[in-house]
Amino acid sequence: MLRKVWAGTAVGLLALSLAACNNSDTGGDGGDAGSGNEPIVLGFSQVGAESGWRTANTTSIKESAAEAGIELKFDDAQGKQENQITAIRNFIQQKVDVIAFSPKVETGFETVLKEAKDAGIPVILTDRAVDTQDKTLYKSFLGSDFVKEGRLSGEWLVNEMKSATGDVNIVELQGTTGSAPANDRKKGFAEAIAKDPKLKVIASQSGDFTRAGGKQVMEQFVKANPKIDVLFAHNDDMGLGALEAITAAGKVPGKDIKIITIDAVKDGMQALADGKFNFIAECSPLLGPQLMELVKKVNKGESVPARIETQETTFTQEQAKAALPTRKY
Ligand code: GYE
Repeated sequence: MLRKVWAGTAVGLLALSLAACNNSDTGGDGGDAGSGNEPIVLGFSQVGAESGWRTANTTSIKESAAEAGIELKFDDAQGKQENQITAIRNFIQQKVDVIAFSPKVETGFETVLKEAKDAGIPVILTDRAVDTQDKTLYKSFLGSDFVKEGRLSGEWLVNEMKSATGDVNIVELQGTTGSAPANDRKKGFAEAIAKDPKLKVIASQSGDFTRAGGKQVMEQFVKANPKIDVLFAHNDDMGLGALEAITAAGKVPGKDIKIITIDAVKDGMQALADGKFNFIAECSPLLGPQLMELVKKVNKGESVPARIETQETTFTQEQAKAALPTRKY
């Protein structure tokens, strides 16, 4: 219709606008996507809703897609890798323009990533990485340095315990088994505390990044180990669940047992400000805006950095008190 109106009067203008459409399509495979006529279609496979971090991450992705004018097909895998694989296959069938996902675990995605590549659909990893030989199976990985988060947690503890005498018994609540954040946080923490031989991890088990998991595993830890000095939890939610187990065992969290966690979501920051936690290494869930920028670029066929790292900080109890009033998630 529009073209007919323009035909007689503004042929030059029309030619220009068509040329612009063609340009923005080069390298993409999604027809008119990004041309201004049709929105880019993004298929996003989320891990689930296991934690406060995840909820904030989902909100960030949905809001940013709407703001960027990107049509989002969102799938919640409810904590199951097989659901993520099915969702990605569905996105391929639907011929979305770009696929992004937060892989539950590091292994087992190679085949479906190959299928996306063969279909010419670019993939962006967000939050968690995969462990594939072939690095051309995805365009970029946007997320945190989990090893660093573990290391910063361990370094804080080394300093905190520098004048302590005797063994410092640490229990560790790991995240989801096989996930990048669980593997990497464990590694970074172990590296940092290796500097002081009196710091000993006496028990380490997965609480699956959930409050219920944290509570349950901490109950076992306190039953089996009469002397626990420190809890290192791979996320706030497991630390919050563990608080109940610690209190039920007649111990004072933050004092009898020092607690270090990762994420810095609001509930975690509140526990830190209240003196129940002692230290949090931040992990930002607000990946939406950067993801949408990446989506636009890969859709145009532009090259993007293979790795984009999220900027993060750490919090002590005093810093949590100061940050809490303006904390958004
Ligand atoms: O730390 C945890 C969530 O992958 C970084 O997953 C994310 C982690 C986050 O369940 O709370």
